[in-house]
Amino acid sequence: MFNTVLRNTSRFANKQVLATAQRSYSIELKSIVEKQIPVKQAQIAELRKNHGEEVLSQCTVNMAYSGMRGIKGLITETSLLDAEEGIRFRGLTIPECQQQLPGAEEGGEPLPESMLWLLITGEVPTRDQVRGLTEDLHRRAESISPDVIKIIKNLPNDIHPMTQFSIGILALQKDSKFAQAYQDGVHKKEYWKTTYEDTLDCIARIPIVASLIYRKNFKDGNQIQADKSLDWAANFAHMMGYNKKEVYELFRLYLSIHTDHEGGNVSAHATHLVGSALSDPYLSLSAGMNGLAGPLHGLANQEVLRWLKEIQGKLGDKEVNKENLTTVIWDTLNAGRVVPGYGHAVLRKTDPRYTCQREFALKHMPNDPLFKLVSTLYEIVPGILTEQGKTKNPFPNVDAHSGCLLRHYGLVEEDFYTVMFGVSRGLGVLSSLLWDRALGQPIERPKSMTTEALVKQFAAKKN
Ligand code: AMX
Repeated sequence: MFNTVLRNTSRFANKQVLATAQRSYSIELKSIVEKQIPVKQAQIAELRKNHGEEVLSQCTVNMAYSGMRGIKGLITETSLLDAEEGIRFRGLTIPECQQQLPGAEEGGEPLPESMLWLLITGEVPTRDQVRGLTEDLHRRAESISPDVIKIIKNLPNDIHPMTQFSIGILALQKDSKFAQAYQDGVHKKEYWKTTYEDTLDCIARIPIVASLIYRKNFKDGNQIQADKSLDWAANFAHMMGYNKKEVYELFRLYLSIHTDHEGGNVSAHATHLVGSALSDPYLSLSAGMNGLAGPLHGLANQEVLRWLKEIQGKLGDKEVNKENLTTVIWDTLNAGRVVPGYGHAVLRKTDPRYTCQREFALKHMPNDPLFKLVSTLYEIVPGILTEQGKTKNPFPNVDAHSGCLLRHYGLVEEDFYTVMFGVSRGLGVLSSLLWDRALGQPIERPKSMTTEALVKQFAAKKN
């Protein structure tokens, strides 16, 4: 229905009316943020006045040597992760988001624009507000610099798509309004305004960057122009060359659920850290994407698909049953490798992002052979990882499922999967960066120690 509305709007509406609507909607989002900033600042001032010296979390020596796991030392407003329950985006679980956030049609998957609105404001948007945001993003995408297109087209195909994506985001950086405003001597209270502009410009343009990388690396190299009658996610699918209704829905779901996972994960933390030096949103996001490109983080979706294909290759004509799969999983573990798509630094239960993708598969592709393999693995991997006794969480994470969905619809190039993750993650980490600027978060600079210093510290205590 949303598409039809959009199509009808773009086909029949008087251009001037549409332009006015675009202006008013985009200003509405910005003015909501503007109103929220003093309220949040006052809330924080009150909290710090009353509890500023209270201990939030301790840091043991083990924690310092274990990737700072469990240390509460970051403020991220957009989402919160519970080890048992999974992610809440501004207080809403994934099923709640699926129910409450406007989709393209009644009962459909949420539109990432709805999620973006929620992440930025903490409010569920109206259908009209989402439509306005979609139009605003289309307008911002139009002014992507031709130089960016040229740079991407000239990148050699043997550079990994994630590296190309990071380069593409850096190429967009020359249009940073924050960087320009800083050079012009903007007052620090105004930082958030140009960060807002960069955030929306960047989110509008990264699907062009990503789809161009896809078309160049894996298809005929021709850029497919945007279809402004489509929402942000469907248009991304369209620019990649996919135009089925089910693919649009998959993209909406995929690009909504990968947006944010509180602040401590590598991509969010890297974006926040780099942004804390007042590097602009493009520089910050590119840094986050370089972290997402690691196999223990976002690249795991690529690794899962490779591993599934490896399993299929090993089994050959043998039946896909629990016994055969058990042998293959132990082979992976005994080779000193991780089972990709399983385990998590915070979660201790099946990732709800896995569950909602499984539900999508059950609804749309229950007989897909790869989905059946993924499902059988879900039945046995947790038991095997528990038996091995190393991982704190033997259950699947988001990456265990996403590849098999994409592959079903013909998106078989697994090297590209993390780029899709990255396009989505941009929404969450840039929304957070916007709030970092709005709240005047300072440069991040935790204290580090040397082992020698620690040894001395404890020797001194003993004496
Ligand atoms: N397969 C095999 N071993 C695993 C494992 C897995 N899936 N998950 C954890 N382990 C091992 C660890 O490598 C570690 O072994 P070590 O003691 O020899 O170093 C031990 O179990 C304890 O690890 P942990 O405390 O449970 O996990 P962690 O917080 O250190 O790491 C994570 C979390 C995600 C990196 C890890 O579970 C992993 O490597 N999983 C596979 C890769 C993956 O799916 N990554 C994607 C995560 C989600 C995302 O960010 N997109």
